[in-house]
Amino acid sequence: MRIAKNQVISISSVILLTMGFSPSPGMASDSIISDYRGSASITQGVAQTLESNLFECENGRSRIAGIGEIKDSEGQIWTVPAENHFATAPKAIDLYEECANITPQSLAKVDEASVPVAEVDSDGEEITGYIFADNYFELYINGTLVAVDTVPFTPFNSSIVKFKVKKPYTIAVKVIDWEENLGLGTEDNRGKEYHPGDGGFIASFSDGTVTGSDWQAQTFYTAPIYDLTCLTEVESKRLSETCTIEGTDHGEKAYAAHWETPSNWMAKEFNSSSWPQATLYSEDEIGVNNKKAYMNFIEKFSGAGASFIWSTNVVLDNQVLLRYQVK
Ligand SMILES: [Ca+2]
Ligand SMILES: [Ca+2]
Ligand SMILES: [Ca+2]
Repeated sequence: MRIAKNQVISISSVILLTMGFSPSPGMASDSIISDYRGSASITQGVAQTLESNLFECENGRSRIAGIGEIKDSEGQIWTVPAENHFATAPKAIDLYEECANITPQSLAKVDEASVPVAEVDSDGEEITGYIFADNYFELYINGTLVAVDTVPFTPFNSSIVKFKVKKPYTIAVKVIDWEENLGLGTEDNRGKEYHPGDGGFIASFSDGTVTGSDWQAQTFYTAPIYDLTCLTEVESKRLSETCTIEGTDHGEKAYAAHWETPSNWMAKEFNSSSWPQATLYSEDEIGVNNKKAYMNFIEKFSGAGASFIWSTNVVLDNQVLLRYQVK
């Protein structure tokens, strides 16, 4: 089985080379799935589109946010960029969302009192959260899905949420760096057809909780990978630090690494002790200086002491799960 696949991929590499295509930067033509020894499941190439677009922008432009699925070499099917509840879950209230013409200059122009309160504990403390995600988040409090982002891909938006909960409580967030080229981890950007976009997540809460290095972040989908030997693992860290993050016009044969998400990863009692700590990123690294959805409310982001977080690779890791316990 494995040998047969190995041969198929080797033959296709040979055909590519003999037809005069040159491999992408960092793409090793002998990088084959059967030689990979890590814990991920590997897919190669573009996914089949299941949903062509989850979101239409009424005012202005947005990137197409599709959903796809792709089979790995063992026959297992993976949803890309990730399974999500965008279509069915309660949406967060927009702080800033251009497509809906919600563009306040500052928090003073936001009617915070009208934000609905999700009841996790009826006798709990009422807490307000301010969230900016590149590109999409789903927020769980003690395992209850409180709200999801209103814009899956672009334009960049920001959100306000309220919930009632008793301490200690657990925040769990699924964040997705969305992709145009489903299964390949890339988008048409910066003059390249297959440019790997980046992620980033920042939030503060009215009880003083902020995103930082004491949060945990584990990656579950990494792409594009052009040479599987660049993927490594140290303890429970899934590393792609030596993989190229350069864009290319020939990224259609990229590999992707997938790990199964535990079904109860968002539960309060889920044991995430093996997950790595979150990696911090600066505002410059995430590139928010020109994004009003962030800058107009910066007092609730970096101004509140929050930091951008993600897994160890903010470019290649596209589905990341975050957890934090508020004491
Ligand atoms: Ca968003
Ligand atoms: Ca990415
Ligand atoms: Ca992105």
